[in-house]
Amino acid sequence: MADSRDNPVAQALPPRQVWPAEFAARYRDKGYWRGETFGDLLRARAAAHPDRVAVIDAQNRLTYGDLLARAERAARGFLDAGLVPGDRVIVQIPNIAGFFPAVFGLFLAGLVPVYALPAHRQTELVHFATRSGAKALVIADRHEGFDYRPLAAAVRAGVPAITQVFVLGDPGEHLSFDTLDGPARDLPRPDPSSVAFCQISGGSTGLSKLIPRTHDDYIYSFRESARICGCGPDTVYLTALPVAHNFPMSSPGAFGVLWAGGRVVMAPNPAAETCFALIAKERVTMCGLVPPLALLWMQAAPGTKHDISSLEVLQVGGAKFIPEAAARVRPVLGCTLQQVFGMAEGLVNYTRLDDPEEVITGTQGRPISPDDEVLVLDDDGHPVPEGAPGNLLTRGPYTIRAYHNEPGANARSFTPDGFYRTGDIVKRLPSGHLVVQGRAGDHINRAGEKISAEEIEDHLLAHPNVFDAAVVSIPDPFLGERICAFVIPQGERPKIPALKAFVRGRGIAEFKVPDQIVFAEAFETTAVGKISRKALRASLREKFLKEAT
Ligand code: AMP
Ligand code: DBH
Repeated sequence: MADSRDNPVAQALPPRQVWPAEFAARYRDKGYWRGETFGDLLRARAAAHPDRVAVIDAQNRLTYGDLLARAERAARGFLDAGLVPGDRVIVQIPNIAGFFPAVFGLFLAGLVPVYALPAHRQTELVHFATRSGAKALVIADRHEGFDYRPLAAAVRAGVPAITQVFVLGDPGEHLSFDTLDGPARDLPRPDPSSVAFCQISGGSTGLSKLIPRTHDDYIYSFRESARICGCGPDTVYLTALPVAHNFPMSSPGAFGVLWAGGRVVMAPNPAAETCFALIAKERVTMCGLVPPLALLWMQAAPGTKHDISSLEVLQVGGAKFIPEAAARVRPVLGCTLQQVFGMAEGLVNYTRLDDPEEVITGTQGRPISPDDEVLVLDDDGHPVPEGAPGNLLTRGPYTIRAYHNEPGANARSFTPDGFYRTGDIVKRLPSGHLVVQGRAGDHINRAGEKISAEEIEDHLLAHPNVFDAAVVSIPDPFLGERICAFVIPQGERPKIPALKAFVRGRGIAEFKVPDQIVFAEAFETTAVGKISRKALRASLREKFLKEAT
């Protein structure tokens, strides 16, 4: 494994995103970018209402005042431990209240979180750490039966630039986050236009990319989201999806609700019974789910003993929510549905709470900002007629202009004038609402988790008895899409469970392990030789679906 200290890619995290000056000036003039940092935000809320409860989990109820005090201690402790403003720190923390003192502590110290999901494993974490040039990890001890400490130790062993691991809870062989402190000092105030943190892309091709977001652009996106979603001091938001995911983090998510002075309740897992109990106990008003979870909640609601009548808004996003299911949300759960179509790269669309019912159930919403520029283009780059499907491209005040240090991907994913090619196929209605039709790329959207076909093919190809592999998405009534791998064996044909175990053993998130493996004798080629991967995946998928019906 490359040492990230010697890795020029890792060292070059640009301090800013790269909006051209005239765009940046416009976004400031219009009041989108207000020069506020995450640290400013927390300090202002803690000063205004120190005793109001901000975050709740099974063990903790942190007020805004507690949150600031803990974050400031952590910030001093991080700097005292030798981290330097601008250093990147991988954060892998599940849904516990301690997530917030940890990340606000990093923000207050001018450190840059790189958010991993609790499901990520060694291979992915080493990739994020190497790519970002991270110097430290912040983790929780255990969650939902998994011990994160040995995983962190393995990542540290693989990435020599990582010198410290801070643990919320029992630190084991690592350092304690909970006792972190340092001598009084002035904390640095980062430039609001600088990169505040990195999100992780859901990998359209190959490995996940780092998405650098600035204080200015991200705070705009969740501040405006909070307004659109009607959030205020009385909002009680249940974080059911993993909090590090962009949707529950910022649409309006936990940060939007804290911005509005509301209360965030952390659910340890998104199961209906766990969440219904929390909704009843904490009088939760709002929650965001991916479609398969929304279906499970609707199945469980009629029989639950918990009173979920406080729930006012259920947001559903991350993958397409079919209109038939969408239409059942209000009658079954007794709340308003809000569809959310967003991406960690930026653009987020919402159905508005007062949109007509057919818009709420039949569209994926419209953009946050009047300055979100949306293009719907045919494959030659020409605008399609209104209402016709086409490729969605976008740029705006909170959509990135580049991934971190990915010249190849940046050339493919962004136009020369700075539009992000989302890879989604949409129709735009005269009202500006978008209806997601599908996507142009080859990733799999499995229950809202985006998985790169190429990444999984590479893991399969590492098996000595795999000659070739092609990974495709297959429609699935529950997951939306599932992962199907076509495999040409060589030598002894591996058993399917063993091959799945092999992929799992590559140190990757469980959700990336193929749901289905189909052996093939050969893949079709054309007279000219091998056909493109894209064409091959399409043809295998089509043949499989035809045979299945
Ligand atoms: P990511 O880039 O990993 O943050 O994933 C964003 C992608 O998720 C989008 O480009 C869409 O493909 C998909 N997505 C998110 N929300 C929705 C939705 N409500 N309906 C359909 N697809 C969605
Ligand atoms: O799927 C996503 O990435 C997503 C969905 C809804 C997202 O990033 C968001 C809202 O902000």
